[in-house]
Amino acid sequence: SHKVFRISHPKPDITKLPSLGMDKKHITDDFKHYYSYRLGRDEHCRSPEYAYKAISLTISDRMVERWKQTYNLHRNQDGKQTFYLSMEFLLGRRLSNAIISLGVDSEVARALYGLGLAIEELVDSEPDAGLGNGGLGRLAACFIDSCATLKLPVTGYGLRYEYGMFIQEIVNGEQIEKPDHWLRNGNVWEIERPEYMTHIKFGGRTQIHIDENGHERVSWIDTHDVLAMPYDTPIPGYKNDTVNTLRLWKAMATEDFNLQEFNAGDYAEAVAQKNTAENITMVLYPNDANENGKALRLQQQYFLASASLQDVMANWVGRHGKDFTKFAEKNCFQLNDTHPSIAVAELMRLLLDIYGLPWKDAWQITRNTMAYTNHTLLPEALEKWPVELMRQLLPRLMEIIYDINAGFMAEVSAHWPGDSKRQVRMSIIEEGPTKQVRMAFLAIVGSFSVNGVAALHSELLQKGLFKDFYELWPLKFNNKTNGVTPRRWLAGCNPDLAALITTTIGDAWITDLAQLEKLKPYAENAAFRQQWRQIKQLSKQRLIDLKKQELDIEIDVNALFDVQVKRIHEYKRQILNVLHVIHLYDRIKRGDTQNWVDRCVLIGGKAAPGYVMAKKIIKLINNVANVINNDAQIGSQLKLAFLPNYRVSAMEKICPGTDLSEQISTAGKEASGTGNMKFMMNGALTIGTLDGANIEIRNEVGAENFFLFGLTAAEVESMQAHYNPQWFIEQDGDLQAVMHLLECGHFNQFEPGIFDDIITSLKSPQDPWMTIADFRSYIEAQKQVEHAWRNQEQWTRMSILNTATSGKFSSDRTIQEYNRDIWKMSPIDVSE
Ligand code: HBZ
Repeated sequence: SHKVFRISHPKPDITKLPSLGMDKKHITDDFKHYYSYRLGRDEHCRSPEYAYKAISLTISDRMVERWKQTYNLHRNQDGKQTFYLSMEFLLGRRLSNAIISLGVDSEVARALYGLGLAIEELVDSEPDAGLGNGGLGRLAACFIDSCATLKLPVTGYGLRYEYGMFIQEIVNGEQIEKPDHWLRNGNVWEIERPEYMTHIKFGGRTQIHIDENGHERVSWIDTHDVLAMPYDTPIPGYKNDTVNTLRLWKAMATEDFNLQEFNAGDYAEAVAQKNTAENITMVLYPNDANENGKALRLQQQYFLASASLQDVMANWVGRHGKDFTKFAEKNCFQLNDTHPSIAVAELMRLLLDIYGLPWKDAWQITRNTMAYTNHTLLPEALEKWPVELMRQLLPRLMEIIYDINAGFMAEVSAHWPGDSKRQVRMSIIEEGPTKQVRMAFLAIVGSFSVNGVAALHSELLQKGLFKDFYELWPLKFNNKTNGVTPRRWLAGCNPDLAALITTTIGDAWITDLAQLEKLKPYAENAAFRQQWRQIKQLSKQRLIDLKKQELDIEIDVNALFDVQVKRIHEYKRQILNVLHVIHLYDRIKRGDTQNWVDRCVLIGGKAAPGYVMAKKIIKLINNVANVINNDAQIGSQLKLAFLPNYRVSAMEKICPGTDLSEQISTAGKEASGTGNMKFMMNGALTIGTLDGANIEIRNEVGAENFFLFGLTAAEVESMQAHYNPQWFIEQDGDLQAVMHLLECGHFNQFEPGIFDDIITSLKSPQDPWMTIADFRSYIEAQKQVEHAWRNQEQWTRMSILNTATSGKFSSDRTIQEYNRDIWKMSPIDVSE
């Protein structure tokens, strides 16, 4: 099905060009060329958007030669390749990342300055590529950045959603969702590749036939096919000539879509129905924790898995014919959560039905090729698909899953003879009124590696959710603590701090973050601390200026900037943060303000549109903010603001200006967290529970530089059965005062009862997030924060030490571990 265009005789005159100049003059010339010819603009055009496009095309051109070289090198080598399958790649903006990776920052700045353009303004006119919900999607983006920087042959496969994560507006304190048509003005960073288009089947039925060798084969017929069109985006490594590929699939109607209707004369109807096919990649599902079980979501998942596997197989068959003996040795698929895990069954289908392998061989190949990363401990987030739905949409895959399960059940009963309870527990098919496919179990059974994303999370998976599987296959399980890319999350977002670090210890930290250790002694250097503080102050001022128009409140740059930005979820406990803010408000009202520390609390994040409680939490934050910010008696002592439309580009401005990072989830519920790492790198101190990667952050920076509070995961677990929030309230006068303010409607304004659900859940012995249980210890930890803040020299020491010990949380370290333990590839050098 691949229509690869081949030049029969090398024609160097067509493909060989002198390489493009990286200096000011060449960049300026190309900019002008694009601006006036390709974009057709002149000096009368006032919109920065076209200047953004002209400079982006100029930069993009300078990646293309290296990109083609890397692409061909990866596909034609005999070493191993890895494919990162993810429903989400939350890339954010690309321009400044590309400039940094190519190392042309100063030449571009000089060129634009010469043209009378401000680079910041151009950078800010790029829309975020918001093709993800939160941590999981951004992790995929950090990972592919690290893979390119480490010269690893890794290709990202995902979906090219027409609409990304919704845009959040706040009206009357409530979240309103607006569609994010991010492609409306075109996307200069992608290249369409119709030559690699594939067919994806849906529906129909299966039929057994006898092949040319007399073997039984299954064919999947009478299907409704959809085309998968690939769009490639370059992923440049940091100053290393490597440019990896992110391939995103767009769904399109087949050429012969609904030909019958067309021939029957209903041309317009037939064309209109193209939508059904093209809807598959229309929109990103905005749920970050709960599964919604919609058929369209399953179609998206299969569409990604099938298109990507077919793409890899076509390349393999092109080079090796139908000999798959070395396939598993040379290819690995890393599954980003269970979302693409139908790939296990799809690889089986391709090997069995298309390439005619016997079951045993196909299964061995599959099990040695797939690796699965889990991102959650919340049972409600584990994906299950009704057997009936799968039978209708993907009949052949459902058959294969049943066959996989039969073989697996035989393994289980061989290992635990007569233990039928264990078989029921471990079956890929959940029995019951509606039979369901447990996608996590399919992923575990079909993979050679299963990993969690922080030490605690991996341990809890083995002891809890996946206990039976761990007993069966202990060696399959491993941990890979998350990380974030220092190119975007320090060098890019905090150029002033990056410059100070580079002046002090050299620039090797950008690709070897452990080098930040060298900053440790400078924590004792008063002049260095002064510079460090000055930079933090500047970043805070920038953040204020940025938010001023939008928020319309007065913020004092000397206040403690206390920030919690992440998806809104009960387990992340934004409510606990609000309870503390109400407590501070209550203290000011009572006149209990000795040694007061001025504080500005910023909270931001999107709620899943169907998550009623999360939306209530947003409303509560806004209402409390309204009361506090408009009270003259409070003044600059306390401010609370909700930051609307939190996204990657917002975090790039927020984290350099943050003093205190709030990581306050109920212990045992946040798999890892990655925002915690971005804040730490940028010199924020953390107040947090012993959850996810917080534990490892505290280990690195030292307990004395971290504000710990709350129950441990084990304590949460054991208290759950006899949890009595009323008891905690009775013990605690401060908590009573806070609950009273909530219950008497002090923050309701003119909407009685709107926060009743929040109050009820806080006071319920069934509250799984146990917010009330952690109130007192959170308040005490916040007092420790204030104590530390009063000594600015000491605070600065702690801030420096946080950055200095953040080396572990580079995604380069994470990817080196994935490669060492799971992928086992050799780096590939790309040079002339
Ligand atoms: O993945 C997050 C975890 O909550 C966080 O602790 C971790 O650091 C991060 C990276 O490993 N999980 C998500 O972000 N999950 C989703 O966004 C999600 C998206 C679609 C779903 C389910 C979850 O259907």
